[in-house]
Amino acid sequence: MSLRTPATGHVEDVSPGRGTLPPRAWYASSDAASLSLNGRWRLRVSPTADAEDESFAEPGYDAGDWAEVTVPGHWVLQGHGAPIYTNHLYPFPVDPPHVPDENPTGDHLRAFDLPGDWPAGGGAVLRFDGVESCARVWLNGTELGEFKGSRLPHEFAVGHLLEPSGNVLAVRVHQWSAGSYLEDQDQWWLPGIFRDVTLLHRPEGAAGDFFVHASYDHVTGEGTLRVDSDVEGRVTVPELGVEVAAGEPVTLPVEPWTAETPRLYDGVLATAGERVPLRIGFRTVVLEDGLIKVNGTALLFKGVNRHEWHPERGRALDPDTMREDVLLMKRHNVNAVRTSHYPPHPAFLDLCDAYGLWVIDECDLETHGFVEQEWRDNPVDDDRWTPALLDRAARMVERDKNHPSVVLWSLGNEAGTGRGLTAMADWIRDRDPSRLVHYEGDLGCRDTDVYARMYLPHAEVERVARGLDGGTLRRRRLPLILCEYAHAMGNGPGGLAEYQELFERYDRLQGGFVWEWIDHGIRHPELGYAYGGDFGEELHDGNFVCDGLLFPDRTPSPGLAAYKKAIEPVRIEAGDADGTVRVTNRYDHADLSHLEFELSHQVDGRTTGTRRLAAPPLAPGESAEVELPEAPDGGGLEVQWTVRALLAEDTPWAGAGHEVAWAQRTVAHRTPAPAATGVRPRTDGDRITLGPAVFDARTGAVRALAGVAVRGLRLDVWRATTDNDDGAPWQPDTRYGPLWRELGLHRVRHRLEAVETDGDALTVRTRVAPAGREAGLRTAYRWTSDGTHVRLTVSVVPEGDWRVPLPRLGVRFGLEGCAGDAVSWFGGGGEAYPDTGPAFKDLRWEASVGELQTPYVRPQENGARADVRWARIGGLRIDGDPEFRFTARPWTTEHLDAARHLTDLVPGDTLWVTLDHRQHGIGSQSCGPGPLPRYFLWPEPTEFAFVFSAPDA
Ligand code: IPT
Repeated sequence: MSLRTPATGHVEDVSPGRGTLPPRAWYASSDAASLSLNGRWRLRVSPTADAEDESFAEPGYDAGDWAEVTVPGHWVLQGHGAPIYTNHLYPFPVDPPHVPDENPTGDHLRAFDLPGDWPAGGGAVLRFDGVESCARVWLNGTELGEFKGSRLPHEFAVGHLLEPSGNVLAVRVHQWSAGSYLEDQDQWWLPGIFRDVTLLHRPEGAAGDFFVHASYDHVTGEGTLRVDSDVEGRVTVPELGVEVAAGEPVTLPVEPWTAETPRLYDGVLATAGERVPLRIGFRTVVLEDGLIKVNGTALLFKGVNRHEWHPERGRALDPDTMREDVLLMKRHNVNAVRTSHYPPHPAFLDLCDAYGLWVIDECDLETHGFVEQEWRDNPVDDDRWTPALLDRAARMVERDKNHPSVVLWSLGNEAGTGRGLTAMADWIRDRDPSRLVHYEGDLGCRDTDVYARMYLPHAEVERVARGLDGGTLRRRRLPLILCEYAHAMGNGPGGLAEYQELFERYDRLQGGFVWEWIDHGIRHPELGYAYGGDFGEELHDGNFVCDGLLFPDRTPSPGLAAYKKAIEPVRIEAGDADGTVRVTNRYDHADLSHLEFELSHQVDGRTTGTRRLAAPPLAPGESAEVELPEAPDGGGLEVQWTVRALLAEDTPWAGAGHEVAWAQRTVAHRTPAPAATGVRPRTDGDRITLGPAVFDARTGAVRALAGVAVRGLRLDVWRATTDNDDGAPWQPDTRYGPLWRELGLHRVRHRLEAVETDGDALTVRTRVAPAGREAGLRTAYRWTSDGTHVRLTVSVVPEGDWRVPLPRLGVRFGLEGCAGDAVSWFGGGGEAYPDTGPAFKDLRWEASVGELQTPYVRPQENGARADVRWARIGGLRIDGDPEFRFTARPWTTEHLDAARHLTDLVPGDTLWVTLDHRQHGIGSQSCGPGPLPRYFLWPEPTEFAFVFSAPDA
């Protein structure tokens, strides 16, 4: 006799469920009634799957003392329990298909009446678009069934159970189930009914499933449309004069759909009982000559991996948020999305069709945690699980098959290899031969049409590009895409431009998808944004969940600006002939007639004049040289030209004038910063004065510059390590963050050796070194002045055995009472590090100290402005020789380094300024490779200078 409550047996059952209707196309009918059951529901959360019986589903049950939640939503984000973040570890014992007794279970109840005009005849379907992770459903006391597959739709036929009023829908949701083993994506575990619940009237003669086949022949310019429908019907496309029976093909001249030219034709599938709107995009996806081609042209994916995320609502996304994602992508030159790692809310794909984005639609499947046991017992290689895998594949393909934007199906992510995956691929190919199949985990490409890799270093990408990578014959004949690269965690990613160069240079490389679109920080009253561990999870992966190009509130990070620049669809560069600019069309399908070009000149960073530049409407791949008018005379100041490519007219995703691409060149250099010599240092008691500078005579420490009190000026080599400096725990070799800390670069000591006056210079000699080591930096500060300007020349000579690069090399100092001042400068307008720029133009900029900080969810080095010619900071003008980087913060680097959340940073009065000669690159080692060698800051004898003066001197 079994003592186990059979009522929860389904929770650990590997089968996909029972009682649901077969999967079908997702659509919103033009005329059939529907009733949204979103809104406030009653909720009771119990600690185990069977703590409560099912009597709550009985009609008449009084849930008056239950809590309330919003559906769609996750109960753990609405005050009941807490979210858990793990990357790949299962937060429960790996004991498939079993789940722990502690299995938070949310009983949901909602009463509803049918609207007065709900049609009498026909049937009805109850649709759940997403429930994590396992649901059992009753309507008016009758059990409908149960399902798993969190980010997939599940429907029940309910017409026979509906009452005009007083209907009671009861849903029991278990956080953990056998399905959880298939949903080990790197994200928060968030139970709940997190997508829409809808009651759909199904009139007599309603449409069932249908499949829009709309191909495009780029040779003839004709499209072929055939709409296969389960139910007899007629297909009309008024704009094309099409009127045919469902199932009947029609071929005629059309404009094709591409992500760059998302031409859609509105149509209708009319059955006896219903009209279904169709949005038809004609395009043909093939693998040909080893390349993914659409309408005859090879694609270059400039993509992002998009998880669904909202900082308050988790994966319950409203339509405005989805639209915002698409608009932000389009405005940042992104042309593709991988829906990592599950099919998104279906409305997102409507937006991709309408605005134009290539989509890799990924199935809700990841079993990454099995890697911990060498993939033993991996469900994708265990036939008992195959029905569940096929169910997931079918629910994705059937739901999304009518979207022109979807060009590849992905079997899932990080699930190892196995027969279950092959079964999915076979099923998908059979059902939809019009698209290609993607999966990264299958290195031999047995089941896939692309060779997909993650986080490959540049050099390896190039080897694959050149066909030097080996592998199976099948793989060698496939294009490479980086389904994930450029891990955008914290400051970074670095190296984007160099990846893009490779993608453009080699045909076999068809681009990539940056990991990832948005930080999954959770808004938190005390912490700003919470990440893994902030809810007391026993296993967690910290801020690895905040690795997006957008901050949690969708503010673009500098990384997104860098990506936008790297993937510009138009390349603008200095031409071969003097006084010309070369424009190249880097679109795959669009010509440049939608853009106009603007030329401006700048003197000392200030724009002197702007005019239109006539450029030919180049076809994809073409380029042309355009003559530039003569630049103005700068009279010793720097002169630049700036050319911008702007949208000529409003588009659905941005207005006329939106900037798509740009470039700048310096055509006349500034006269170098003043040598500032001539005045001799004067010792006066405990002070030395040198023109407008005052020093401590004993220590040589500068006390004031041009009337501004200066504190603690000294060599600085430390930066608050970035996530990319710290690296991922599984990368043992060259993670410089830990190596820097081990060496003690965050706590170097400064030993004064000499304060010397020699002619017109005051020289302060020091040795800078960490405790316990012989390695050090012999550092001399040489001060001179012409009476108005004060020049500081810093020379650094490394001594001893240096085995690591330096984080930064520059000086830092404090300006008391200046933290509230605005800062202005001529140089790069936004955050840039050696390998993350140049995303921002070199112009004159002004910002408050607050605006100079980049709010990475876990505080770290940020905000440096690059290529700065001069800056006005706290009452000082600083000219660089050569150009420099600066940061200005109302806290010290030590505070920044110690902070775990943004709210740990409390501004003081002192403005802490760093002026950097150089910084070490950023790279992408929080999951991928570190910076390219050319961006390393190796200690070597170095000299650099700054000239200080009063701002108006
Ligand atoms: C890769 C995962 O596919 C993705 O979900 C995410 O976890 C990313 O890494 C890191 O943020 S897997 C990687 C460890 C090779």
